[in-house]
Amino acid sequence: MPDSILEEIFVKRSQQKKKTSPLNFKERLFVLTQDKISYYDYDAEKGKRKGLKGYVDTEKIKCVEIVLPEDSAPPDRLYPFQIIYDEGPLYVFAKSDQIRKQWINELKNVVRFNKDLIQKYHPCFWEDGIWKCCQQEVKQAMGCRVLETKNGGSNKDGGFLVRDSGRFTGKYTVSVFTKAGGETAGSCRHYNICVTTEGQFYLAEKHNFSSIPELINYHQHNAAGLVSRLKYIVSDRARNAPCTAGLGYGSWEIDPRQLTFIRELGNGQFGVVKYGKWQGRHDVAIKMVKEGSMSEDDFIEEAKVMMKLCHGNLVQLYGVCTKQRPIYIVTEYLANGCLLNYLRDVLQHPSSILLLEMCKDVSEGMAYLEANQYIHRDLAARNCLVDSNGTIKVTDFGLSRYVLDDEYTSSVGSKFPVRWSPPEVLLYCKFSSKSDIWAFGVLMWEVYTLGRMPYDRWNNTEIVEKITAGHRLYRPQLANDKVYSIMNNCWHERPDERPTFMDLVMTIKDLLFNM
Ligand code: 4IP
Ligand code: ZN
Repeated sequence: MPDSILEEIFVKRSQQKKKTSPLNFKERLFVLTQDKISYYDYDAEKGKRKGLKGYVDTEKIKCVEIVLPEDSAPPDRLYPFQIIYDEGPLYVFAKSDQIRKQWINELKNVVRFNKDLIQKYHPCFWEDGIWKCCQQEVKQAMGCRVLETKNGGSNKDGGFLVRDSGRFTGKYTVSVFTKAGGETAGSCRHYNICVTTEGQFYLAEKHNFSSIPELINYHQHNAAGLVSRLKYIVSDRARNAPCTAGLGYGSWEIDPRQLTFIRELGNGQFGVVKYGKWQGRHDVAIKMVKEGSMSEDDFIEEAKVMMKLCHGNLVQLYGVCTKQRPIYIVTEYLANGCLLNYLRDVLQHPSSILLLEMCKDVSEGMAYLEANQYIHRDLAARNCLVDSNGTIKVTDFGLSRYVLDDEYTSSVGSKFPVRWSPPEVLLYCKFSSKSDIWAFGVLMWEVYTLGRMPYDRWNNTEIVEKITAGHRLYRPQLANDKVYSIMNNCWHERPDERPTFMDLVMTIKDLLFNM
């Protein structure tokens, strides 16, 4: 007998396959396997499964959703859900919301590759020849409510991606999928991103922008010469990175069945992080997001943006698994772990060149974020990782916005990164690339002290007082005056007096060149 995924006793409404079939509710033992959801007669006294009453092939399932309970529903019919398949809806009633959730999640998981998934369903019952939600009188009538989890389409009109046209040319191409012109299968149009002599970007017509994200944003709302406006983001990733676009998936979705878990790496703000393989080949780190620790829907939206951030000094987000709980965040895996531990435990008598190169790595990753107008908000050595060659990559950019933990998100909370925050963040929570610059200065200090805790003699309240009064971190022994002056420049009280990451990259490279 095939392995059962779930078993549960539910009340089931008769499907009334014939006009004359009675409307009744019976307790049945439901068994879910990969192929079938079967229901059996059940001997309550002996607790034993009896004869098979019916089943639905999971491959025929089109949708699984909750149903709103009937008016004045009896206590055993408060948590209904529907399994819609080619013969109509099968209504089942769970004993609790929790069990219902568990079944819906598991069923969605089993059916997510099905060919005939539908985008619309009826949130209420079909009863006495009418849909209670929309009053339609045809049982086959299309659903009146759109599912909340839609898939981003690589073969929908307006699906687009931004590509690196050639690795070293710095040129970009926008490819748009279109069904215009009566082509049933659709086709792809490619547009090069052009640059004016003033360094402005434009696509088909001269609507100029100072950055590519701004350009894309504009064309998400305006076709302006393109075959279609840019409607859905499709997969876009570094060439050697795993490609995750799969059938029935948004390009940011990874199929959890293609993940193997190998060992635990540690515990983060969102819970356990594991090392594993994707498709048996690619090393990945998998964050298993503890329920209640993250505002998941907002993060899932944001993940689509984060996936497009690709740089050799940023930890690449490969994708997410959101069709189950806990959700997973799948990223590049770096063998040497977190920079803070690396500084503290691994490095023995590092040369000054090595330390400065680490800072250069971080500044380059951050300059890329800055150019894309993306604020990290929690830059620190603990949020950088080290790969097997010793290259440093910045991770967890922007993630702090999705943490559900007041101790972390409130500037007076015990987990707030006070030691990495400039006055304007401590006083008014004003985050910007310039607050990232301040944090970068502190990170440099961490590097040159081999992982000391900044202001280790002060508590958070004292730090706020001292920083707003103009106190700064001392010069670490390993840092010469030039290096210390780079840090100090990051700690100007006025944000606009601090350098940009672009400035920092150049200053650090200059210094390295002259060493
Ligand atoms: C039956 O009523 C049972 O409710 C069946 O459920 C149901 O079959 C029949 O609907 C309905 O007529 P009686 O027991 O009073 O005959 P079960 O098979 O769980 O016993 P479904 O299709 O819901 O499994 P129809 O429409 O199949 O006849
Ligand atoms: Zn309806």
